[in-house]
Amino acid sequence: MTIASTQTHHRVCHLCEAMCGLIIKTEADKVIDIRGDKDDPLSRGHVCPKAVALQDIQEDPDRLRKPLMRIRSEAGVYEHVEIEWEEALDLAADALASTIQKHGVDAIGAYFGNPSAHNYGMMTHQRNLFRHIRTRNRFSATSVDQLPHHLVSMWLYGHMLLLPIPDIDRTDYFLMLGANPLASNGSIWTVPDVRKRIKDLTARGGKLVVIDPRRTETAELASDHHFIRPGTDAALLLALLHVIFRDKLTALGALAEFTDGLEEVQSAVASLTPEWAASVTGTEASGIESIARDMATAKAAICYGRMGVSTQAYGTLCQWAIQVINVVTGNLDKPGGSLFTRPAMDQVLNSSRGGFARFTSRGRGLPEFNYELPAAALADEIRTPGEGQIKLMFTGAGNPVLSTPNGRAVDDAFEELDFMISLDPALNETTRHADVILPPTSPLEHDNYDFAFHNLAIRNTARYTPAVFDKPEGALHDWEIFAELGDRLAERLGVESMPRVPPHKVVDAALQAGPYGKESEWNLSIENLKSHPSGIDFGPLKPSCPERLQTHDKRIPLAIPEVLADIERLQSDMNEDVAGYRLIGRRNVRDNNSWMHNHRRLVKGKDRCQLLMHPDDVAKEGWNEGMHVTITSRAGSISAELMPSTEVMPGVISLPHGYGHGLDGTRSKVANSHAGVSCNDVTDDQFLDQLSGNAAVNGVPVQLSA
Ligand SMILES: Nc1nc2c(c(=O)[nH]1)N[C@H]1C(S)=C(S)[C@@H](COP(=O)(O)OP(=O)(O)OC[C@H]3O[C@@H](n4cnc5c(=O)[nH]c(N)nc54)[C@H](O)[C@@H]3O)O[C@H]1N2
Ligand SMILES: Nc1nc2c(c(=O)[nH]1)N[C@H]1C(S)=C(S)[C@@H](COP(=O)(O)OP(=O)(O)OC[C@H]3O[C@@H](n4cnc5c(=O)[nH]c(N)nc54)[C@H](O)[C@@H]3O)O[C@H]1N2
Ligand code: SF4
Ligand SMILES: [Mo]
Repeated sequence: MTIASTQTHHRVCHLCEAMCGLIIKTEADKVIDIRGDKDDPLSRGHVCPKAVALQDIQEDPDRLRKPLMRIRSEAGVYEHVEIEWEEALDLAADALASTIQKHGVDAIGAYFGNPSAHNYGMMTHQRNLFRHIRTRNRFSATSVDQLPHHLVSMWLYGHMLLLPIPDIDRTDYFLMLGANPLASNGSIWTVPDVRKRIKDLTARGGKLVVIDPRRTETAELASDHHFIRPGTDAALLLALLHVIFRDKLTALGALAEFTDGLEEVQSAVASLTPEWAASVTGTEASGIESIARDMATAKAAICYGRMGVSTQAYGTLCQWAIQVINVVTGNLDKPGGSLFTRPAMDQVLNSSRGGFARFTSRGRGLPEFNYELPAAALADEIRTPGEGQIKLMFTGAGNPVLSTPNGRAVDDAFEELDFMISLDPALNETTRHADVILPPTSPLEHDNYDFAFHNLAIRNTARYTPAVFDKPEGALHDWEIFAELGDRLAERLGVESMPRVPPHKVVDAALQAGPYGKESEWNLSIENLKSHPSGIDFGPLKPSCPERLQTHDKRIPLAIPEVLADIERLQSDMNEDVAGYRLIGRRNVRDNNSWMHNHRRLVKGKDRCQLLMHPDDVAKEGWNEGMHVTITSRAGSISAELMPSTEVMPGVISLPHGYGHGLDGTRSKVANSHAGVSCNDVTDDQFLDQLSGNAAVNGVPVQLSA
């Protein structure tokens, strides 16, 4: 008998934005231990319960190891059967080429999901394929998520990725709206070990104030929590600005030199008093007054908002108001406020600044952003006949059937396509429609450099993650699948294909040319990072304006006409009576959107897909804990188990997303036995942030029945 020797690997967890450093021990081809890396300068040893899922993903018997092709059995039932790589890639390339030749490139639709941002090969090599397919029908999870942040950053700071990051470790006052980092581990804010950082903030006499229709895990830890009626945050934020201007609390400091539009903003909020905001939001006027004063007078303060204020009817207005509050109180670009990062691979200097409404969707005229249409238009664009109708769909690392509003309509629309290709390791609710599924290697079988989330991190650091296991015989990485498809499509279209430079070489070149590269004392390269397996720390964020601004004149134009016009929409909207219930979402630290329910240790215990409702509402309806309640909206209806809870405010119900497994033709044994229902069967593809086209999956008006 030979005893396998134990190997130790350093790794960055790619599952969420926190980028925790891990130490993984293996024996032969088995993971035997996963724990936090205490030497990681960012995560300092922190991990959440999902870290061990890296082993579960690796070992998941349902994870696809070979391509699948969909066939129709003699009984007329569809099923997926394994085929060889050559056949699968040719099949996909033939379908792409013939669709382009018959109907043009716009007949190809593409949807990219969240894990693509966590896997560098997905980002470096999409172009190998999509340079041949410059379709208008591109979609992604961005428009069910952070689109308003990008739009506002493009308008105010000149680049969609120039996103100010809350400097929690040095702040005195933190106003947080619609975010629950204790469950999410932070978003557009790479902040591992956030619980400890919040505790440190309050221990040094600082304050965290949380605004949320649910008293979340984060609210529990906060100095203050205020309930707010879903979808009304813009009123509160504008009233904060009202008070700041009214009481002459503006203090721009150095920002005054390069900020424009203060007068326009001041007059836009002149009539938006705390009393008005209180009547709209349900938050007390005196509370709004004191938040404004505290925010403006703290030595250093942060105003930050995430999913709850982005994926709602006024997402863009909220994100704009948050930035304006930070600017007029002098808290942008200031230690302890919100600052821009200076990452080793600087995406701000290496990618498009973004663009808006250069064309619109054919069906409902929704605006593009950065050459993507809102995901809420996906089903429409498959179903609306005529020039530019989607005939072939390509999905990569996405599950829009469970993750986009009115997922049921997306599910139905996929069945109407001529052909569908999915780049995904799972046979799930979305990929079950695919004619060909191309499964990439598992995360531990490829290397990674997280170039998206270093842009969003509370410290400037760099880490490279080598593969833990060798690539299995015959398997392909995500980037290789793009390159293979790109080559094959180029050949069929008679055009030149793109050279194949592996992702680590792309990143290496960018690191060497970057701010800590060849020209600096750090001499950063992949080679250099390999000898620092826990990463290199370049230190805390530093003020960098106006140089860092990407606006043409290096100034910040606060008075964005589209946004100021939206204030009028808000005012007339908020005068209408808000009757009925509003649905909001909920994340649990052991979930990750729709795709990690197939791992037993993450789903064990009490069922999490429950409907929270305030006990007074439950009593008013005459209902009881445990019964099933039907939730109905314009889009559809679902039924979920009722759980009375004072966590949510009256008039609000909460259900997590990402459930609704167990559909025919899927292959996820564990997930299917914890199926739950999909809250996106009642979220509405027509309920949007009208300004940006971002989905409003929070604050959805619904009716309830027993
Ligand atoms: N109601 C409601 N809806 C929401 C949200 C909400 O809060 N409420 N949140 C929204 C948000 S923020 C997001 S980001 C979206 C997420 O929605 P999507 O971006 O569509 O992602 P998921 O549903 O998580 O599906 C991820 C898919 O990627 C696959 N995958 C995982 N790793 C890899 C990999 O390395 N390579 C490849 N090729 N595939 C991989 C998985 O198998 C799965 O099929 O959902 C949104 N939808
Ligand atoms: N465990 C886990 N971690 C994750 C994910 C996951 O699915 N599970 N997903 C990852 C992804 S893709 C993302 S984008 C991030 C999201 O990260 P966060 O935004 O921090 O996470 P959420 O839990 O969606 O927080 C949104 C909060 O907004 C509140 N809310 C809803 N409506 C409103 C409203 O109208 N106003 C206000 N003020 N609040 C409202 C909700 O009650 C909720 O507490 O998390 C990431 N991390
Ligand atoms: S918080 Fe959890 S899922 Fe996110 S990076 Fe850290 S260990 Fe991974
Ligand atoms: Mo997200």
